[in-house]
Amino acid sequence: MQPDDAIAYAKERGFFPADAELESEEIGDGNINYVFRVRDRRSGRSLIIKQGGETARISDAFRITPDRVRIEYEMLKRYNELAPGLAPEVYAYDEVMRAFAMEDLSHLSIMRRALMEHRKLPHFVEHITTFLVQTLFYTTDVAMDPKVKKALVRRFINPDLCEITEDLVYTEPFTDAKRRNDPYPPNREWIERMIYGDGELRREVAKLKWQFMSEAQALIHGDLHTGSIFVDERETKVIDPEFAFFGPIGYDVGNVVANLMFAWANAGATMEDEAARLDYLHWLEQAIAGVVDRFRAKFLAAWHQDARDPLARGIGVAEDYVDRVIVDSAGVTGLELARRIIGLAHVKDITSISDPEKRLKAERTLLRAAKVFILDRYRHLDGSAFVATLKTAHREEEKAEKRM
Ligand code: SR1
Ligand code: MG
Repeated sequence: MQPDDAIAYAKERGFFPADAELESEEIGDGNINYVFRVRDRRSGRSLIIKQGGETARISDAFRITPDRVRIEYEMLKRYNELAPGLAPEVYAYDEVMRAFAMEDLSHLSIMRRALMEHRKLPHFVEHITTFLVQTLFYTTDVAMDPKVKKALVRRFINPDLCEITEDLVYTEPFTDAKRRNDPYPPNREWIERMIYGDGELRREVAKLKWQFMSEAQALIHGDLHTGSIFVDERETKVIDPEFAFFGPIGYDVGNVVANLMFAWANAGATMEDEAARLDYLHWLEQAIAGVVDRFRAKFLAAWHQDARDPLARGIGVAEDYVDRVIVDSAGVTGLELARRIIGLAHVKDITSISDPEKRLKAERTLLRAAKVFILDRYRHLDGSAFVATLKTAHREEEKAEKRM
């Protein structure tokens, strides 16, 4: 659709009264889809129409089934049931047009932008950890009837979108296998030496990749970065679950954590006023630790209240399970940090750092941290360990810089 088609479509589907004066604009800024806001000038009412094409917006080389639109629509409906208030309302799905209509959230901001404006979000940690536990714990075998779960696994098989993640997150940043990587040119040689040249790193990434491909642990969002979250100082709404499938829980938790780290690197590189910078970095560090620690606490509480498998009640079983999830999250934190710097799909937090020296330093700090998150993931068991790795990487990069 083009904006005018979205108007015609909204009229034909009866989303607005006959006398509505509709206007439409394309507002998508992701890598894959085109998204239209349709608004009635008379009443001020608006909604969003999202349609899935056969290729990705970022490149026609990605051929992806439009069935992802059904997956996204069904996921958002589930989110409204499992985590009410933390996702947009959805109105209608159209199988023929591969499109759906949903609530317009334009009173909120995309979280990546809010963080780049250095806004504090006082409820984010509580909201996102509730979202994570409600959508993830309650779709595990611990909490669901295993046969109902298996039927859902079938419904959410998502091979095209999984392939994108397998390539862009797991394989290419560490091998440049398809020559699609796009590192910042002044960092290319450093990346070749420190990342492509590290065999031990590749071995650990391989283990994480097989886990992503084979562990149907819970119904994950699959792309939970800060461009998939709308926020303001009161609300949090998760969007864009088109990558959803049954995969490892740590994939979602690690994505949230890594994307807070991009905001941390951006603030460190761009905030001139020292007091304001330190204050904001401290807020982000608390948010990073808070996501890990509040996730653990809420996951255990949900387990102790609602686990239905008889084996789940054994001493230490819940704690072992959640430890494993946090370790997986550390691994994914490292993967997401690396792939957004080295790979094809970048994040604005980093690419918008205009001072080349500062960008170089931010990238190398995060890549040093990424290696530790992947290689030493087993010792990341609480929020303070995640923050310590980030800060140690920062100090190491400062030392390395001084030696040059
Ligand atoms: C071809 S898609 C590139 C990236 O954009 C999406 O949001 C996912 O993060 C994907 O890896
Ligand atoms: Mg997306």
